[in-house]
Amino acid sequence: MTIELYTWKTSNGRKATIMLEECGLDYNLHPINIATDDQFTAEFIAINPNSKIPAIVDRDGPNGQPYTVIESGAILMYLAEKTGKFMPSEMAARYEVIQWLMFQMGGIGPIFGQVHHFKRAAKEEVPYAINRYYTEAKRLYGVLNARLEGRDYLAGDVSIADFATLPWVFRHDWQEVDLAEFPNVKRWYDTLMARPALARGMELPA
Ligand SMILES: N[C@@H](CCC(=O)N[C@@H](CS)C(=O)NCC(=O)O)C(=O)O
Repeated sequence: MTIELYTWKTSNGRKATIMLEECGLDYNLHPINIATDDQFTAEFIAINPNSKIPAIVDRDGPNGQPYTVIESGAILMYLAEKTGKFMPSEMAARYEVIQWLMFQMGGIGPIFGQVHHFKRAAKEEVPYAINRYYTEAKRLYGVLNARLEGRDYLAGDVSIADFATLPWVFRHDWQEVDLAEFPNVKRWYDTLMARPALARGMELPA
């Protein structure tokens, strides 16, 4: 069973490498350098018409046919279902994980992404945008911190919800957020970063 992974070392890309490393799956890594526009080649658009990393092609997909998955959250769910790891099968527990995965996909990812853009990449300083997205990012950190009060992980045992969220919290320095303000997030972050497979996934593509 080999999976072809198309990715780059970004917050969304790291979700896939973390999961593949944590599951111990056999995969080939194809670097797609988004700084040099590799995502816009015809070859990659044939895999992901949205021109974004990560994407996977599972050579041994459902019905034994190759199967392509785009969108990092869907990739995490697909690999969890394929391996039976990091997402429980019992319905209530599974939907707990899915809720926090969607919180990352619909909230943390888009908002933190805008913070990164307006604080680091924008060609002009836009105080309104910086303030709007930074304020919302801090609010989301507060939600995470409250959720992690008395919990080791976001939803039951360690899961794809944690793997989706961690690479965005990893960039707290880019966001100019001090994790000391969010002690439960800091504890969770340190616990996850101490996992050898997760730490390997964070460094890929090398
Ligand atoms: N919703 C998508 C977002 C993926 C995404 O934005 N990927 C970024 C890197 S983190 C990318 O490929 N950017 C290239 C571009 O926008 O041209 C997912 O979760 O997979």
